[in-house]
Order: sequence, then structure tokens, then C-alpha cells
Amino acid sequence: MAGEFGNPEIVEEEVDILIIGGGMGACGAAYEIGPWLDQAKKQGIDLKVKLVDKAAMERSGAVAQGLSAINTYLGEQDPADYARMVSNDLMGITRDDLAYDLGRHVDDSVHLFEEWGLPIWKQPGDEGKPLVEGGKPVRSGKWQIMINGESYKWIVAEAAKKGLGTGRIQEHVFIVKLVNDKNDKNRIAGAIGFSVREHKIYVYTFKACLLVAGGCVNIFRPRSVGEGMGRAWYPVWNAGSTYAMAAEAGAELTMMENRFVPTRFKDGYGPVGAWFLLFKAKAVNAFGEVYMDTNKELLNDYPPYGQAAVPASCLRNHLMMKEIREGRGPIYMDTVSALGKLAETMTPKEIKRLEAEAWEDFLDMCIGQAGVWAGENIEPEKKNSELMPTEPYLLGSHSGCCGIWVSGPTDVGAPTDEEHADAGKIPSHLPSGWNWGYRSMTTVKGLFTAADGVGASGHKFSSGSHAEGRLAAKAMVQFCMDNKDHKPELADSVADLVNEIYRPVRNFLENKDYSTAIDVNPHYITPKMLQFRLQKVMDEYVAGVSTMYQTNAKMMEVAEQKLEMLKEDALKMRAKDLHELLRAWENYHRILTAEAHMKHIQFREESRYPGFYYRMDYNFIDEENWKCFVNSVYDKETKTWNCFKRAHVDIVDKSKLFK
Ligand code: SFD
Ligand code: AMP
Repeated sequence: MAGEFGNPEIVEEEVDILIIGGGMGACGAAYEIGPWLDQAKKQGIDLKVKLVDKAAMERSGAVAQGLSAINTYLGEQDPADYARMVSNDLMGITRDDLAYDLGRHVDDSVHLFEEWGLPIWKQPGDEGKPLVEGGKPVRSGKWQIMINGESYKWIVAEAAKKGLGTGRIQEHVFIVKLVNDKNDKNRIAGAIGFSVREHKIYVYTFKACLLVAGGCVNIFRPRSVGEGMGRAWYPVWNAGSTYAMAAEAGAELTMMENRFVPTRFKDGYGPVGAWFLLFKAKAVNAFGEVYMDTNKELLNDYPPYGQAAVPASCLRNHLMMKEIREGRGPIYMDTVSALGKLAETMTPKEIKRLEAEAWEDFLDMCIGQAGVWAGENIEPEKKNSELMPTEPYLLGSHSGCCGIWVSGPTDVGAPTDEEHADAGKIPSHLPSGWNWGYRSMTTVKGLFTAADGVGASGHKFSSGSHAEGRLAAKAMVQFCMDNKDHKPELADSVADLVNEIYRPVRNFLENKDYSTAIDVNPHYITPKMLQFRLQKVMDEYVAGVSTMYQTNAKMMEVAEQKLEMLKEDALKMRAKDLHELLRAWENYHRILTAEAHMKHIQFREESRYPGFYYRMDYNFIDEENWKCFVNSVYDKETKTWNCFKRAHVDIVDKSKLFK
């Protein structure tokens, strides 16, 4: 029976593995899983897989617009050095086992991208020579390589679709909730979602699930409001689904206090990496002073991180924010000097090419910024462009590390004394609580994650996210083989779940005639209005742009009260169509994610990430008491969070960073 608005068709499907999301992590898993399924089949185990994405995979997720660089490609470099860089950029609290593991696998994904047709820039003389044949990439930085990446996501999605087969892929389905197992609360058994195109609700039952629905955007009021609504740096359609659904399922989260405040070209959110690293541009204040030099002494406040050869992203922001606070803004990227200097040794033809590259950097991944340049008559060789720290974003794959606590690799670990002496040997055991058998499995049995989902290990970027999806795929197949006789049973009834999901639709249908203006009604609130309220609370009390990223315990007390009321009102959200139903449930995910973020900031009594946020009542780094992970578990019955410390252990020696 075909469904109708308010009375959807219920589609129930039993699979062994469900992949939620169609982004870089999901595409990695979709590509990788085939051969492992074949292995399982040879042993008589026939596993059924499905992938669901809320959008269309060719343009879904963070890489939708394309990218101009692959930010993680190791080449000849040591994965231990990569783990050091990740740790340093995230102020010392990351899981070396996860970063090392990613570092040793990531290049293989990049080689596949090139094989599938992604153009990777090569050094003169090596043009056309693939990386696997020794072609030398154009490195913008130590870890980053340049690409012509407008169609990056198309290329990666095509391979994923080919690998998995389109019959196993369902697009335009938004997953709302994970469902635990009836017989084991700490196990996952299913998921429920709805089509954003048809009046259908999908209920999946499975043994294992890869939750890779990206990071969280739009919980803070963005700098661009009315005039630029919908414009943000990270993709607006990543609404914290990964963190919220995992938390509700009972998974342990980690480092949810961490956030990323990217410095970006103002208004268009254009990337800065290529400008700083490839074009060697400097950021300056209104008077042309290089604040990274003039404010250098501020770094001494944060030992040992302030002494690193490359100061962490948050510390670079910290030095810039002093200029803004003290009235020496606007801040500019000095594109004129940078291009002028590069042009000194170039022919006119080469200069034209350089200028084209500057535009392409935006056209490949952030077309809106090219629009700002065109609209404001900015020619980068003639006029500098403003920079601005953006509103905060929550993610685990870019320069941030919030996410879910997962099981690490089995063959990487803390060295024994003898292993320390034998530097070439990879140690083989992890601190307790870092591994429980399956790479990337969360603390809930059968629930896996990757990419933005995995916490305490940032700087994976697009390539690392893909690689981590592949690692998780392999581990999920193993998990299903080891649990081949397990029969998942949903803890909640399908009727109850459907009822809950369609509440916003009922709110609308039952009350719409109460007033003559569709958006004004005493019985419901529109998802858009609710989102504004959430953004205002987070912005004003939880260290958004309006307080220059400052908060304190008292401000968060107020935020807490306001969020409680917001949650009450969230039950009154209306959905006048499927699009609003999507918006309503995205808000639900955002609220839970925002709450986790706030609870973690409350718990960590220090300011670990100056330049990302400041707790003004603890405006320092406290290495003695807080060089640890802050983890949390949410109890969906009592709706309470339990935050706690987990010991941090350096597996890779970090002293090399600070010489
Ligand atoms: O310039 C549901 N990233 C960059 N990586 C690079 O390698 N180089 C760069 O140049 C990068 N830069 C950059 C980057 C991202 C963005 C937005 C910009 C610039 C502007 C980072 C990477 O893109 C990022 O690390 C990965 O894409 C993360 O992968 P993953 O899989 O964690 O997330 P995703 O790709 O966004 O995919 C999420 C998917 O989930 C779907 N989804 N599906 C069903 N139900 C739900 N409830 C869902 N919620 C979400 C989405 O549709 C999507 O398919 S630069 O700044 O450094
Ligand atoms: P972005 O465009 O800011 O996302 O940066 C792309 C890549 O360059 C990321 O790996 C960043 O960590 C790195 N990066 C950006 N700016 C700098 C900088 N000033 N110094 C060192 N690395 C940077």
C-alpha cells in the first residue's frame, strides 16, 4: 500500500550490516566490504548489506562541493610522525593507536582515488605519472597534496556504488534512531528512518551497523544570518546524527568538548590552507603586522604546545583573536605580497597560471568564495581579503577530535621497555579500555563508526575518512562472522517508533486550522524557529562568536536551563511536509549533540583549546589534572549524561615535537 502524508507505508528489512551515511567514510566501507563478504561466503556465511544516505551519494556530505587538496597523504613519511602531528594540533590529547593506524593505511585510499580518475597535481617532469609509480605530488604542506577536485565526491561515490551495487543502496532516507537489542541493552539491533521523498518509513534490523553520518553543523548561530542563510563552512546537512544516535544507543563518547573554529576567508568561508602552505601567504592585522610574529610570546603561556615547530590550529586562532579583541582588525590574508613574491621569478604565463590556481582553490571546493571575490571586485594579486574565525563546528575528521570512543587496532600499542630499546619494532598491546577486539567498534556491541564519528583522533580529512571506513568494514564482517547465529530483536515496538517519528506531522495536522497563518500557531513551533533558538542559546552562553568564544560555569548553568525548555518545546515541532520532518529530526540530533558539547565543557575545568573556546573561570591549561580524555555516557531513560575522565597515554614519544 502506498503511504500518504500522516499515514506512511512501513517498510521492514532484515540485513546483516547497515551503513548509515554516504559520505567519505561510508564510501570507503562500501568499496572495501565486497572482498570480505566473499571471504565470508566461502565459509558458508552469506551476509546481506545495505547503505542508506539521507541525500544522493554523488553530492552528499562534506565533499559535496569538491575539494582542492587531499590533506592526508603520507608518502615516504612515518605514520608515527603523523600521529605526533595529530597530537600536537589537538593539544596533546589524542589516541596514538588510532592515528598511527590511520597513517599507515591512508595512502592506499589516495592511490585508489587516482586510479578512479581523480587528477592529482604532480611536480614538473612527473606529470601523468601516478603516485604508485613514483609520481611526485605537489605538496601544499607536509601532509597535504593538491588536486583538481571539483568532482572528487562523484568519483569516490561511483566506485562505492560499483563496489556495493546500486541494489544495496537506498538514497534519500534519513535515519532517526538506532534501536537496541531486546535481549541485550548494550547491543544494537536496528535503525529506523524515513524517506524524504515518499511517505515511507524504513525499519532495518541488523547484526552490525556503521554509523557514519558526519559531524555537526549549525548548532551555533552562524556569522552569516539572513543574507547568507544556509551558508556555513562544514556541510549544513550534517546535523550531529552520528553523535546523537550513538549517545542514545548508549555508546561512550569522547572529547565532545572539542570543537573546530576554522579561520576562513570572510563571508564565503573559503579555505586558507593553500594560501598559507602553498602560496606562503601571511595573515596580517589592519596595520599590516604579522600577528603570528608580534604575538608570539603568547605561545609561552601554553607549554609544551606553545613550543612546537607548528603551533596548533587553536593557538594560531588565539594569536589572531588578540588583534580582534584589542581593536586592530580587520584581519587580512596578504594575498598581494604572497603572489607578488612568487611572481618575482616567474614568466608572465606562469604568473597567469598562478592566479588561475588561486581562483581554482575556491572553485574546486567553495564556489561561494569565488562569488564573493567576483562580487566585491577582489583580484587577489591586487587586493587583500578579510579573514575571520567562524562559528564553532563539531567534527572528528578535520582539525577537531570530538566523537565516539572506539576499539583500536590489535597490533599497535604501548611499548614495553625492551620494545622501546628496539625502535624499529611496532609494540603490540594497548592501555586497558582501548581495545575490545574489533577496530572501530564503539562500546555498544555491533555499533561501529569511522571518520567524523571516531573521536580523539582528528586530521584524517577526506582520504583518512575513506580509509577508516574501509577498516571498519573489514572489522564489521568479522564481527558478523563471529556472531553468525545471533538473531537481533528490536527492543522497541515498530508501532511506537513510527508514532514517535511522525509526531511533528501529527502536531501539524491536528492543529493547523487553529490559526489562519500557517507559521503562527499556539500549538506548534516550526523547525526553523526552534533551530534559531538553539543557535542563540549556544552562541550566547556556550562560547559562540557573540562572546568571542568565552563562557564560564554560570553561563552554562543558564544554557542548561534554556536547553531543558528547548527540549520540552521540541516535542511541539511541526512538520507541514517531509522536508520539515527532516528539519525537525535534524534539530533533535543537533540538540542532543549541543547538550553533549556543553556537558563536556562544563566537566573539563580548564581551557584546553584557547582560540577555539575559553572557560574564563579556568582560563589556562592544566596538564596535571586535565591531560586526560573526557568521556561520557548518555542514559536515554533518565535523559542524563555521565561525564568521566579516562587516562591519556602517549604511545608515540612526543618529545621530538618540542625540540
Ligand atoms: O580545505 C545521513 N575536508 C577536507 N578534506 C581534505 O582531505 N581536503 C580538504 O581540502 C578538506 N577541506 C574541507 C573539508 C570539508 C569541507 C566541508 C570543506 C573543506 C568546506 C574534510 C572532509 O571532507 C571530511 O573529513 C570527510 O568528508 C568526513 O567524512 P564522513 O564520512 O565522516 O562525513 P561526510 O563525508 O560529511 O558524510 C556524511 C554522510 O552522512 C549522511 N547523513 N544519512 C542518513 N541518515 C542521517 N541521519 C544522516 N546524516 C547525515 C550525509 O548525507 C553524508 O552522506 S579544507 O577545509 O581543509
Ligand atoms: P584549511 O584550509 O585551513 O582547512 O587547511 C588545510 C590543511 O592545511 C590542514 O591540514 C591544516 O591543518 C593545514 N594548515 C592550514 N593553515 C595552516 C598554517 N597556518 N600552518 C600549518 N598548517 C596549516
